[in-house]
Amino acid sequence: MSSVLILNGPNLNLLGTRQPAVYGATTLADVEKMCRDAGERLGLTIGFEQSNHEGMLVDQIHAAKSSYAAIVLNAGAYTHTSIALMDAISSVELPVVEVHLSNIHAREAFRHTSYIAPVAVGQICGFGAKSYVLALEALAERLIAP
Ligand code: CA2
Repeated sequence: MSSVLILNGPNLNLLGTRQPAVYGATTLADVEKMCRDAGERLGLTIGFEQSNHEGMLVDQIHAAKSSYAAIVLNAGAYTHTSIALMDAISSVELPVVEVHLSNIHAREAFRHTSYIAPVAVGQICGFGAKSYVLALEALAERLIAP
């Protein structure tokens, strides 16, 4: 069975507790449950992590190389700033799907730039927690060859 790491960046631990107009009422624990349910349905083993620290996220991407076949990454605001995360993804050569709860292209101009997108296999944004499930569905097709 293929394993997929779902990695969440800064402030996503606050999901469901603030700014419900932007991010909805779903908590990160709810997102994890949705991902684990989707993983069971799709035949994927799921790891689920969150960190507020850029270096920790870099370490988790490096460590993923030995235990995971792919990564679903919501890098939060680091999406728009982090060359370190971009380099970490390039260095591990694992397929990464970039996800966002909100449609970053319909928001402030600074959110339209992603340092993750050029090194990701694809980007899914704007579907709330469903963005994560859609990413897992895309990876399942890619990882589980017929
Ligand atoms: O839409 C997304 O998933 C984002 O990655 C969320 C980031 C934002 O900086 C990106 O541009 C888009 C922010 C995550 C902060 O989440 C919060 C949740 C509740 C309350 C406050 C922040």
